[in-house]
Amino acid sequence: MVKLNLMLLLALLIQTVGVLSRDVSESERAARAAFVQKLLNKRKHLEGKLRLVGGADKYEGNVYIYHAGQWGAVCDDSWDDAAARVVCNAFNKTGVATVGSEFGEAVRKYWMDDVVCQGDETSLAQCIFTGWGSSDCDASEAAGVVCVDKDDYSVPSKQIKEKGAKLLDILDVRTTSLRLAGGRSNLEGRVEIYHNGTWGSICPEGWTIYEALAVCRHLALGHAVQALQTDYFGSSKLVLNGVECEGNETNLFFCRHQQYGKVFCPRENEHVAAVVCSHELADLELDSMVIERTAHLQDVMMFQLQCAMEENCLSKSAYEIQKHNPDWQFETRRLLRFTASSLNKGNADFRPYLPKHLWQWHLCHMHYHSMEVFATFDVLDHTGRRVAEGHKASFCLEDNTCQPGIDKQYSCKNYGDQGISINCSDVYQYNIDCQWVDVTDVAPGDYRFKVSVNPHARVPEQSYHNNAASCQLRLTETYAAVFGCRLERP
Ligand SMILES: *[C@@H]1O[C@H](CO)[C@@H](O)[C@H](O)[C@H]1NC(C)=O
Ligand SMILES: *[C@@H]1O[C@H](CO)[C@@H](O)[C@H](O)[C@H]1NC(C)=O
Ligand SMILES: *[C@@H]1O[C@H](CO)[C@@H](O)[C@H](O)[C@H]1NC(C)=O
Ligand SMILES: *[C@@H]1O[C@H](CO)[C@@H](O)[C@H](O)[C@H]1NC(C)=O
Ligand SMILES: [Ca+2]
Repeated sequence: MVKLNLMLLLALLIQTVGVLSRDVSESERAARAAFVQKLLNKRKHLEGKLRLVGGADKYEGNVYIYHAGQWGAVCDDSWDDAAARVVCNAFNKTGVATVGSEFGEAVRKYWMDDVVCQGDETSLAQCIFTGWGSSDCDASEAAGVVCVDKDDYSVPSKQIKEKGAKLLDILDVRTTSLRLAGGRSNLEGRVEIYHNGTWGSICPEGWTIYEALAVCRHLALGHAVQALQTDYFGSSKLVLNGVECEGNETNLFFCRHQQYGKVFCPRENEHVAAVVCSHELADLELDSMVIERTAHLQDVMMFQLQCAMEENCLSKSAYEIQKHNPDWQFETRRLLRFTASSLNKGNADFRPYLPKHLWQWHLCHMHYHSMEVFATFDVLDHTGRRVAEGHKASFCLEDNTCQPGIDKQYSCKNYGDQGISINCSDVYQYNIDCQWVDVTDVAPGDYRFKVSVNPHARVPEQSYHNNAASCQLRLTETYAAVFGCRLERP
């Protein structure tokens, strides 16, 4: 009886629906078509759009992408900073990646998984991924980003670093160990990590002297001479990528890295991260007191600066003036001059990395430059933006002053050997050409002044945390004061 009633009801229902659909008028049909069109347009308009959810503002959070009419999450497998750059670029920003549902569990299904970007794609959908909706991730694996202004990122922003540091997991140093394998001596080899019962290698991408230094210190093998990306020392299964050290760590596992075992690593052949360590290495230390004591302003007419102009020691506006003003020689430039003195306190000589036959002859200054960038001088505003042309100085290296009992060995004269001996200093007096920052275009105010030697670590050293002086700079209409310097990494 009940069954019969149900059947009846169903039949009635089908009939009613049928009647309704038959009764749609021409105008209703048009309205419906317009509605559908509008929906489709909206979908088309939103397709590929990104939204960040769960963060403090709309510039951080888990990533959601709009596809086929729905918002969906992105799984964190293979998710890295290159992908974060693509996402943040959609907001005219840049940033870092977060993983493991940093901003809350994924509230919608995953649209994307195993996203691999170069970093310069104009949309996330241009990156390689497994295909729309193809994912085996659970809600705790949402990929996210923290975006910051592009300008803020051009200098190492402490804030980003801190944010980044908290996002990556730390390998438990009690259950993890480290060794070098495949080397000809115990001072070199591929870097291997023991964890969860197996030995494995490190992705060579982004492997620099700073990471190598942490390895050498960790193993009590001294300092890093070379960071290698090679299969020369053999190779094993990759277990870790994204290792990033400051270079002052005493243990590799204190460095930032991606999650153990989750490795995406574009590599050539069987290349892995490797190191060469040494107990003997140079170590330059910049004398920040000398910078504070000697810094001062000087106004100089441009006819006295022709050599300097040839060597690019003035900011761009000087070259504009030279081009457009027939009386340019009588224009003045305002120079922040200072003495830079670097002591080699290591236990090996500091030698330029270029062989002698590649040194450049500088006609104006009548000597050879053995390092194209030995020092950088920067004036930065409170946001870290460079306000005076970042000056890259190429120097000749020599022993200018040595501690008592040490003989000078290196000299720039007569195509002499260049370098800085142990316990000797290379001193660039403030009155030497190009030993300045052109601050003509910098408004009076408070700034940071940063001087760095061997800024790209092209010559290996025991430590890099004494290679830069970061100082306060007060500029007024009439004078400059440099004070409060502290030593840090370039
Ligand atoms: C992008 O951001 C930079 C500052 O970070 C700004 O100077 C620029 O005007 C912005 N561009 C657009 C199109 O918003
Ligand atoms: C540890 O090793 C076991 C067995 O080899 C494996 O099943 C497990 O997934 C590994 N764990 C991690 C975190 O790699
Ligand atoms: C390493 O250097 C960074 C700055 O580059 C600093 O914040 C940190 O405290 C240093 N760590 C150690 C162990 O000295
Ligand atoms: C360099 O100076 C340090 C400290 O003054 C001293 O201990 C060391 O023996 C000196 N090295 C050389 C090679 O003179
Ligand atoms: Ca140093």
